[in-house]
Amino acid sequence: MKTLLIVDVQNDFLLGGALAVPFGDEVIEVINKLMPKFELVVATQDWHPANHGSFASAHLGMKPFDVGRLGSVEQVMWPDHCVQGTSGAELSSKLNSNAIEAIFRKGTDAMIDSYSAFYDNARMKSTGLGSYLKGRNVSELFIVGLAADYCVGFSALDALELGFRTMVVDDATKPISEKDFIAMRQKIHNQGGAFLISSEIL
Ligand code: VGL
Ligand code: ZN
Repeated sequence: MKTLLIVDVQNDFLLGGALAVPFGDEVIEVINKLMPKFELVVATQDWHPANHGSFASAHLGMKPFDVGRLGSVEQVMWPDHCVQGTSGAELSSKLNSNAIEAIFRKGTDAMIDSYSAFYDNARMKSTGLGSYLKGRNVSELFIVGLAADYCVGFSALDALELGFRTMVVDDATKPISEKDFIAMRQKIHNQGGAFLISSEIL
């Protein structure tokens, strides 16, 4: 089964949001067009408690985009974003969400961040997405959304490790940092992932 995984198309990652991804809004129209081409559509939502440890505001002396540690792992300190129950955490109202069968929330534990849709950054806890997809007989996974160098990229790497044929749709994702995305692309490519553009699916 051919599945579309829509990562974190939430107001805080869009224009005017707390952690707006440059040109992030451009992915929405592409994703809306792609959805009808898939047998299964699932989404993720970054869903942090107000005191989340990935927020610079939770650490004395840290400012957004500094790099520190959270628990046992390196952590980029983000501006407060996608706080549970706020409008910034909602999926964009421009995203056609009717076809989304399930939404997996991540980043809910204040002590650990979770970029991948499958596991937290220390790989302590699974979101259940991998078992859900295997239960639905998913073989091919097309990943879209935000941000290309973080949640989309790490989701693709985990999907590959879990044995899914994994594709990232280039014009349906945008990075926070172009430079970081170049490195991420290389990793995904090296692990057997593919990049394609939406017109190859439409
Ligand atoms: C994300 C940074 C922090 C993402 C989430 O969705 O890519 N990036 N939280
Ligand atoms: Zn986050």
